[in-house]
Amino acid sequence: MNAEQKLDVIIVGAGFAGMYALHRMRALGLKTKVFERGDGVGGTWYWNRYPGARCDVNSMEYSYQFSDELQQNWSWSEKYAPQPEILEYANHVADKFDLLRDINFGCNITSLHFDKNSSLWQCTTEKGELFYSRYCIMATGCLSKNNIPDFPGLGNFRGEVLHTGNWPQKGRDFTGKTVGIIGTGSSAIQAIPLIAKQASELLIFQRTPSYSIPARNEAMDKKYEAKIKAEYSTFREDNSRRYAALNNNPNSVSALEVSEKERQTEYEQRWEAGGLPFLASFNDLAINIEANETASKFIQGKIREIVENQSVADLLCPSTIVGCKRLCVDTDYYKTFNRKNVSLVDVANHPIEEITESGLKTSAGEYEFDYLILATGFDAMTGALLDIDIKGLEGKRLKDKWQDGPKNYLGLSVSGFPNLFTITGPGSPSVLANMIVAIEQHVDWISDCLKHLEKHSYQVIVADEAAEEKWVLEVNRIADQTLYPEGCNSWYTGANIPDKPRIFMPYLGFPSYVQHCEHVARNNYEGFKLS
Ligand code: N01
Repeated sequence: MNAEQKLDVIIVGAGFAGMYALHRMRALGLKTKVFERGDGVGGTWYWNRYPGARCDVNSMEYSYQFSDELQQNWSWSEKYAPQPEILEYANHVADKFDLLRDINFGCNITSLHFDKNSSLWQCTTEKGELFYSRYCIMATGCLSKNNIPDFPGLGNFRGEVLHTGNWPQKGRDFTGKTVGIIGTGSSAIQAIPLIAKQASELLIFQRTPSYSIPARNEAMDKKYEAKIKAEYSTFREDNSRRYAALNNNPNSVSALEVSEKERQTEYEQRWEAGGLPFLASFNDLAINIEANETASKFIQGKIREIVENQSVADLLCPSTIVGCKRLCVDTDYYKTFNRKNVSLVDVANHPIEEITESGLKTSAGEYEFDYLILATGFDAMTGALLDIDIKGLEGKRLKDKWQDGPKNYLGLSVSGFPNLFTITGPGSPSVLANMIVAIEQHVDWISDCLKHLEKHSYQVIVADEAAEEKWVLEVNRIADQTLYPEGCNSWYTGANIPDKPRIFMPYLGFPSYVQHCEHVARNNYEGFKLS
């Protein structure tokens, strides 16, 4: 092994997690390289360039807080930042902190194997290069492996097939074209209103309708921006004590404690204000089915008000638990169904049978279009990790270890896989918290942990199997108090991927999670073996 190949830390992924991890590892004086399959930084925001892609978390919150200079000097143009601006921000951070010189772009990692004798990870790239490192940090993202359903005939389609999660860098002009889109989750809901304005005809193939709340996006309120910047650290601190680390204005009363009129007023106000805070309208929407039904009825009422054709409105009305699948946030989604060039096709009752040369065939009919857009989501949370052949102690594969579900400790570490850390892994708040806040908390924890190892000359840290078992039970215990694990086929549970083990993956509750992590670190990394 030559000096180039020998590293202290390998980081996989140059999204927001990998970038910040690189910054922190350098500060520890550790020789670090990031390997990124894309040709630029930004992760999710690098790949998801479909029309209308934007964040559903307020811009003043969806950004790094580790550098006050960074957060004071950057200005967002809109309440909810559009994808190009978030990507510009990622590039700005990469330049400001001189990150690019340690990132290998266009570099896919195919395997990571731990060698017990040297306590080193051996990393192989797709091009056959080899690197060795003491630590591995998996910053592979929660929504980074695209789900491409196994539709018969997909390869026969003569037009272009696009996936929202791998959108062409130059975009596509649909003017005068017919477009078919499969899926009606968050990505489709953002893309559909814009594509409908461009395409001559848009066919939307819906299996399960989603609940969507208007974003009410607008230009950044400069007074609000100045107010937040004047007290940024307090604002951040307050938010990190909230359930999802988001400033979502939670209401502490039950939906069933108030009169019908008060309930409607609360929902109306939240609908007018827009966005994810709708879920915080009452304190029991996630845990009480009757309470949840009141929210469901309210949104159904809105859909029926907006959509003129009532049989289309009926199809668009979900009957599932609100919040069980990720709540969507839109601009003019429901209104788009009043356009003459837009049709909704029910593929729940009439499933897609095959993709044909010119379109697709369901059990009820055939449809033709020039472009096929798959807005079919992701093999979430575990997909990108398991795409890499990861072998730990005794040559045990992560894929085998996780065949019944992603067992790990704190969503940060897996027993049998020493010195390997996952950022926002399953079993951590991740997708059910403000992602950037969750990322920074994880990277800070890992960084403190490595500092501790270096200081005490430990070579290896590995999670205990017993601590891992206990953690998995804890994640499930909390999830089982809610309606989410059983309430729908969501990607939170892996139910969107055939044969994926069904287990509710995120940990619910950011503040209590942070307490767990701090307790573990304070108690000499309780639940880990250090040697
Ligand atoms: O993916 P999804 P997404 N036949 O999994 C359908 C984040 N995000 O990319 O529900 C027919 O939600 C599937 O139908 P069903 C956010 O966390 C955030 O939209 O399985 N249809 C569903 O309608 C989000 O939750 C933002 O019945 C099939 C759709 O495809 C996550 O990313 C923006 C099918 C997939 O929806 C994923 O969102 C965008 C089949 N065989 C995304 N297979 C914001 O910040 C799948 N579908 C705002």
